[in-house]
Amino acid sequence: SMIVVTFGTFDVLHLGHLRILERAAELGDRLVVGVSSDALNISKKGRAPVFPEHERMRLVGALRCVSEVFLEESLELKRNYLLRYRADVLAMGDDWRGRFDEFSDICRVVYFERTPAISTTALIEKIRL
Ligand code: C2G
Repeated sequence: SMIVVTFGTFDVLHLGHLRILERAAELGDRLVVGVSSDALNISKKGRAPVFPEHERMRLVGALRCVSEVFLEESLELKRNYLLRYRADVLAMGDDWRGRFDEFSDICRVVYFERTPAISTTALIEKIRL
């Protein structure tokens, strides 16, 4: 059976997140999601997510299209994660286009268009106002 893997923070879960997960799940039989850790976000984006990692994992894992979640603790471990979860396909949003082509030797790499006009940053701003 075909295994699809994707990665992301999925903070303040929104329709853009759901849509990419649904499209990724369509590519195979099982969708496995690497949810970026709080520490990874602090080091890469300079701020902690609104929702802590265990809550983000619970929310993503509860979606019908998601079979399994794990904690993504380092961007440098992508190849290890893909091998560990036996990925046939790596699916990512096109904000990452080209950045994961190096994994084409172990799985098919697919980029999906982002859903326009929705983002965690925009939601945080809207709530703040
Ligand atoms: N996404 C989308 N449309 C939006 C917003 C997000 O399709 N309007 C997609 C992104 O392209 C990504 C996924 O939803 O594929 C998760 O987005 P983020 O939580 O912003 O993930 P990010 O912090 O970019 O992931 O290894 C990657 C890291 O985990 C970082």
